[in-house]
Amino acid sequence: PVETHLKDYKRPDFNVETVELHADIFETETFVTASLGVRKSPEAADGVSLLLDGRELDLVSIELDGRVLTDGEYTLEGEVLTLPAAPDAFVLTTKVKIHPETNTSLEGLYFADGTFLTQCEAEGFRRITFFPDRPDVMGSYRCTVSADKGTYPVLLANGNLVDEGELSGGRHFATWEDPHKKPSYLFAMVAGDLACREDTFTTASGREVALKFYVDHQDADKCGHAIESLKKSMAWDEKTFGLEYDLDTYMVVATHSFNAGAMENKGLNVFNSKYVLAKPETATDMDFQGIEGVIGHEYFHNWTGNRVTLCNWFQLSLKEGLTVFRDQEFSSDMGSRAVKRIADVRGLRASQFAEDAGPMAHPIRPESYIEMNNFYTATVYNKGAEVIRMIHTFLGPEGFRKGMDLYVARHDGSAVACEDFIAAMEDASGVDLSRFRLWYSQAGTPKVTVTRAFDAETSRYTLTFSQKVPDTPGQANKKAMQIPVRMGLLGDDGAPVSLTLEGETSLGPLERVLSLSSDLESFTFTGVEKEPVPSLFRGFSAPINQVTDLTEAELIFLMAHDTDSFNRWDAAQQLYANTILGMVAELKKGEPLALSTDLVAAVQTTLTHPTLDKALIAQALTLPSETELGDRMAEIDVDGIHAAREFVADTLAVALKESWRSVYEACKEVGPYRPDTQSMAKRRLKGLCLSYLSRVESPAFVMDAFASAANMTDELAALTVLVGMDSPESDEAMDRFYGAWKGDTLVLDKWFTAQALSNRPGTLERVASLMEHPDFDIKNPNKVRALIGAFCQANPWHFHRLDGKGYDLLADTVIALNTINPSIAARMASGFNRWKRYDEKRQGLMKARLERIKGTENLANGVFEIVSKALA
Ligand code: BAL
Ligand code: ZN
Repeated sequence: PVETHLKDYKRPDFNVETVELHADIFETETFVTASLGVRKSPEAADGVSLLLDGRELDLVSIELDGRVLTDGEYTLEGEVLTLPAAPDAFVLTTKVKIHPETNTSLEGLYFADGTFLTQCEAEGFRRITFFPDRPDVMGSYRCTVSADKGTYPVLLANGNLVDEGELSGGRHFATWEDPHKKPSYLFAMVAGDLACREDTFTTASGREVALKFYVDHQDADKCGHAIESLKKSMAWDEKTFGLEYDLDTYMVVATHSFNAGAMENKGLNVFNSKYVLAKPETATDMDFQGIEGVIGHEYFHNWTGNRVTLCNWFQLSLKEGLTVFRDQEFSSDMGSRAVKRIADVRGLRASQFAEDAGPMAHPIRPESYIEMNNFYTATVYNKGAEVIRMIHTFLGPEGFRKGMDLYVARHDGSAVACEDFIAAMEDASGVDLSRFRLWYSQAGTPKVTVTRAFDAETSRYTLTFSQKVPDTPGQANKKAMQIPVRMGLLGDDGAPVSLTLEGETSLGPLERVLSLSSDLESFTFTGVEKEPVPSLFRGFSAPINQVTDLTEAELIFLMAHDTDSFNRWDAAQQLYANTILGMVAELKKGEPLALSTDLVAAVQTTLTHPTLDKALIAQALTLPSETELGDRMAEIDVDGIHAAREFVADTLAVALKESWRSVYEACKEVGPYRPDTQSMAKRRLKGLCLSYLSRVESPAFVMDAFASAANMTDELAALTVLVGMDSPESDEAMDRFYGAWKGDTLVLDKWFTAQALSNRPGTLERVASLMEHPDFDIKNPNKVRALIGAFCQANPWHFHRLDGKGYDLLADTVIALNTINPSIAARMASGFNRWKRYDEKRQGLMKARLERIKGTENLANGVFEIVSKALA
């Protein structure tokens, strides 16, 4: 496999200014004719060849300016079609035959669930036609799709419909023209029999935009929330960034067969149905929130990604980090900012921190790749968003907005690099980001150790920060990063202390942002009468691992008094983690376990707090997952973590039984389901109470909650708890749930996941047998993620069974998917990435499976990249 390097990047020698495509779709083959208006760059050397990418294309004919090319005038080797010494300007016309009907990779043009549709990012367009398939080649597209009219009445492509009509043999066609230049990865077309739900949005400048959602006929009643979310997104981007939509129509197509969450193709988004379809009976609150966020994300790409695009794939975070930041801000404005922040940080720590500490660690702007699909990662997306958030913190909201305005004004219609974004931010705000740029080139999660010193005599309080960016594959001896520390100090009554830095003459503010930029730095505050408790990295102001020596009493104090909601939650997490990991060590020594009464009292105080947001209470009382706890250990003790965490949960359940019960009752709702912030918060806390109560109540109690649930949030909360109870009620609930929802593929994904996450004995055997279930389909990525992904990633106690059967299940799945869907195979293979963090026995078992995968014949490049890096 070939590795592509950022340092080798060169602007293209040829641009394709116009693309005229004809896709004639038939049941057993599709013909694509492409006429490319090619122009040589003025900077290109004389006699340079034009290279076009093509994968699994059957070349039928090739012409240059209407003249058929003969064998010597072009070469076709592997996946590259070469035109040696191409002229300065010409039209190249190729006709190819492709087979979407057997394309299970779900890239390029594919056929799934009765619909033909496309996925071109990152390199799918080359599966449709020969093309210089790179994001810095930008042109205007006109696309005609034809198919049988009865079977595929809906024919779509990017832009505006400019012609349509009948053809012989019961066929029809539609021609679409996109007035905006775009790279090939944003191309899309669709042919199917779909229902269309319509609405309109009037832009700030008074233009009416038609909103059209295309879904399976049976799902037509589940589009309302997605449509409302789109309208909110459009209004939000106008208000927050002054960015308006630029076409007359915005189309969304939902499919059940999709490798990722959704795709921002210009004017024609294609969505995983999971992020479109919702009604209270079938979708949980989390689904409703996920839809709002992903609809926003794809919409926001219209400016950050589409109008301003990337010059090469190494810059992916330029659009993804920025757009994730934008969707996070949007969701925060629509709901609870603190709850959203906690959820995002929980996700970042669970996936990105683990990635940064493993064999695939890479900077947010990677330096090389074998398979670009492997770099759609938590690092590029979520750490990328944190990097944007830190720029926002340093510049402030106004400076950031000026930077965004300048970025868009300078680069609209072009393909640029991360550096262009940083330069626009600097130029607009006057803030120097030179050291900050290291966040783009250095991988690894910085560890920041904080020590404190109080001098009562001089009323001085000093915080000393030392930072270390760990070595990662290919990167050692890193430089100190520029790190923002949003912070405050709390007095013993919980009141904030003024933050006056040494040398300052006026009284300082109650909160400030310190900027770290070297290995070791101290900040001294004056006028501090009593020793305060520090509250650092408020709102998770930087994606770092903080090491402090805060005591249990101080963490409990912060949990109760910090003015920053995020840090209240984080103090609780730190407290639980310290407690559980302490117990893991005690278990190893054979010592009996006991939970601190102060911790139990702190949980009680939070649980019964009269005014705190119920969603924040629920977050604060959710223990860190076994995976998160494992990440904090040098050698992950699977069994010890499970036993200690269960002990803490059981003890809290017993000790606070009455409180769980009374809060549970108080959270019961009357009236119809509403997906508003407050109702969601109540349901969330109710679900958490139920999970604690299941440890002290009978299965019948939980069964009653399941049977009386009036919406999917409550129903799934009860089912998830029941499935872990070793009782007949558990099986009965699973059967009832299946019977009720067997026609709804998205709801069945929840049924698969609930069983995959169960703590019950025999879960692995259950997962293996569910892989044979008629509703499971290994070709469907949602099913693979729902069952096998959930089991391998979120059920460590069963997955890491000492007989190695969990590892076999994953390795067998990767090998089966290698030929069916290499992208998903590679994703699944990364389930072994942390193998060196386990005990010797498990390491040996995982290594053997990795080697078995690596030895598979015709291993896809993406899978090779993951397993070879893991084994290195
Ligand atoms: N561009 C791939 C899907 C997304 O991030 O929106
Ligand atoms: Zn995106």
